[in-house]
Amino acid sequence: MLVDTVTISVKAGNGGNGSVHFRRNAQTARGGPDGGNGGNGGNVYFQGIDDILGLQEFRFKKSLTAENGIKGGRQNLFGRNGKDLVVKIPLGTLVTNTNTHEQFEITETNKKILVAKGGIGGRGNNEFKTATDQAPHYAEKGTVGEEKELHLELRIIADIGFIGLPNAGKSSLLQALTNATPKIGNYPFTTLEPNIGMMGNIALADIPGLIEGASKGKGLGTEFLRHTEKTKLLVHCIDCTNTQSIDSYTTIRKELGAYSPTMLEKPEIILLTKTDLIAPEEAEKKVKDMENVLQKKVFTVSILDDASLTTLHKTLEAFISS
Ligand SMILES: Nc1nc2c(ncn2[C@@H]2O[C@H](COP(=O)(O)OP(=O)(O)OP(=O)(O)O)[C@@H](O)[C@H]2O)c(=O)[nH]1
Ligand SMILES: [Mg+2]
Repeated sequence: MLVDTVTISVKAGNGGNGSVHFRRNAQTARGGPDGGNGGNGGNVYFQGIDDILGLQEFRFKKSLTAENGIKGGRQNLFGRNGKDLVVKIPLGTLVTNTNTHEQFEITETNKKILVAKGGIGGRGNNEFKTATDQAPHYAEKGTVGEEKELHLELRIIADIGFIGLPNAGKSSLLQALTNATPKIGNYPFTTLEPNIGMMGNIALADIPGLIEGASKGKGLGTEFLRHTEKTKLLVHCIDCTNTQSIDSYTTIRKELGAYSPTMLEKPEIILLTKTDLIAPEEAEKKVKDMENVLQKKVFTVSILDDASLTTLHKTLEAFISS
């Protein structure tokens, strides 16, 4: 389970001020008050959206503001109401007011939840006319729109997890199959924190590399495996240029089992990666040898071979929808 969190501030629009104005035209030199009312400020609403990556845009846009109401005009002209702001928030996001600690969860896509109420427009001087004061020289100010700091937390459960030794090409695959842009490097332990990406509506998680002894804290340890505990499928990535592929496979399985025996019961796909780096016949032989020893089907992929990526995409999709 990956946790995506962000703190944002929302500000509803202020109410527009009422206007102080008196009728003046060719016929009326000293007319009565005609200052109009200000418009209401726009409200801020949250609305659910089915996109687990939806919080990411708030990395750059942390403050959200609805439009202010327009101030009243002459000739009793009402100011326009400020436009409401409807913010799309991923389903399953827990929203906490950092000040009051009030909480609610986003559970529906067709309901707008009011999170900050717009200010009320002030009344123009026309509305303050009384029997004793026919020419009020004052109007109401619009009230200030609500402003809140909100903490948003989304717990993402990945459907599929990529595991394997460092440098096996896990992040490259995530990048090739999804919209994610993980860091990729020709050295071990490029990935320090799990990455997540969407392949259609399937969430893929790329986690740091595992090495022998990881369950005892070697390398980056195994703590991040908790992000794959709830996945429906593990994709075990093995670099095809690795001459010890069977050993690597059993090493990783040992570490998975040491982390939690249930990890070994999870369905898995064995995937030989980077097949463009060896001759096709060699890749074929490698697949056969591994299948013989492991008694499991072995898949192949290269990020430079679109057809292999399409096949992998379909295989993963079929698995999740079955
Ligand atoms: N030729 C070729 N190179 C690849 C392929 N996939 C990955 N690579 C390269 O292999 C290196 C490691 O790739 P990463 O995707 O960072 O590997 P990783 O498994 O995420 O590595 P860690 O995060 O360290 O565990 C990079 O230099 C990639 O460019 C492939 O299909 N073909
Ligand atoms: Mg990586």
